[in-house]
Amino acid sequence: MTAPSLAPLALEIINGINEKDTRALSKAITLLESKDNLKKTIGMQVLVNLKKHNQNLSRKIAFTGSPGAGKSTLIEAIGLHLLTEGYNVAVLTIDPSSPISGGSILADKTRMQRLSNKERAFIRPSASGKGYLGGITPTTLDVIEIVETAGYDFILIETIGVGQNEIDIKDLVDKLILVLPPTAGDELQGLKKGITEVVDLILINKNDGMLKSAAELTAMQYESALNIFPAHKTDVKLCSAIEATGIVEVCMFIKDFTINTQERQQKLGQLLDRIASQELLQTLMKDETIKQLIYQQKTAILTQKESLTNAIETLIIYLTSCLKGKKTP
Ligand SMILES: Nc1nc2c(ncn2[C@@H]2O[C@H](COP(=O)(O)OP(=O)(O)OP(=O)(O)O)[C@@H](O)[C@H]2O)c(=O)[nH]1
Ligand SMILES: [Mg+2]
Repeated sequence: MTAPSLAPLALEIINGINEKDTRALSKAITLLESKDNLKKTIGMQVLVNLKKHNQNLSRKIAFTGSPGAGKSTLIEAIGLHLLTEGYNVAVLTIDPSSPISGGSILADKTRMQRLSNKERAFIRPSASGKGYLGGITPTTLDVIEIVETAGYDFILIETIGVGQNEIDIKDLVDKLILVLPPTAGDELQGLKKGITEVVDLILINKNDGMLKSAAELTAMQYESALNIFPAHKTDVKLCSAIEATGIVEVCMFIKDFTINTQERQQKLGQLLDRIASQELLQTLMKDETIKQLIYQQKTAILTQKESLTNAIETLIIYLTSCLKGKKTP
């Protein structure tokens, strides 16, 4: 079978991206995010072709944290600093709370004007479409990959932390940074054990002016709270995105590691497992026969005619018998 030839639009975009034309990159992302199958296919042609010919590895760093913590301001400060060191930088924003209108809302919120004026910077708010897990979709991965093939040294990703989302975005990036404002004392209660396993660095932002002592206190509180978990490796640092203090240290942190492609593959595999189980579960729960069977078993349990163990077994036996007639992929 011969490989399908590239659509003229795909070819034009590939050439554009290879010539560092950011409009071409934007067009490719729009195609990848499109609900129109033909457009999406052209977008995929661009991505597959670029992946084949361009082995660039970007450092992928995600920033999560409560609304207003200063993520955008911080990413802009970090981006500007990286540019002065000769790197080129892409910024992507994922908003799981507004999957459909996300693009336009974020376009307003994510101006990062100083950074967007720079030649070696690329900023793109991303409407994630149907959210699988906290807004992360296979399209999110495609978008990150195409930006990587476009040759950026750093891809900085802004996302709003909503529980599961942190775990999912972690699997798409090399480092995950939690950004917090100085008054985060109350949020200490929300510092779950899980977060220390997921986050690579906790940044207390707004360490400036009147907020300075509150920021220092917050950092100390986090440090001692983290000490409860002896195995933790999460560092706590202070910074001010507005005054650009602590930015050099953050930049060192995001430069100072070797990209591990094997680990990246492993994490992608984990993400695929989670997306697949969620999709399969949703599909199964929509099936009329299964809905009926669950209803029957539930009634039997509630009327003391059946035990939970037997009810589950009945469901499993039914599913297994369905799978016996399965097609191989
Ligand atoms: N004092 C001070 N204010 C800051 C700092 N960084 C950000 N801000 C202010 O905090 C507010 C929120 O900043 P953003 O960068 O939009 O915060 P965000 O976390 O991206 O917000 P969302 O995208 O809405 O979640 C703005 O008014 C910023 O000017 C800082 O280092 N110091
Ligand atoms: Mg923001």
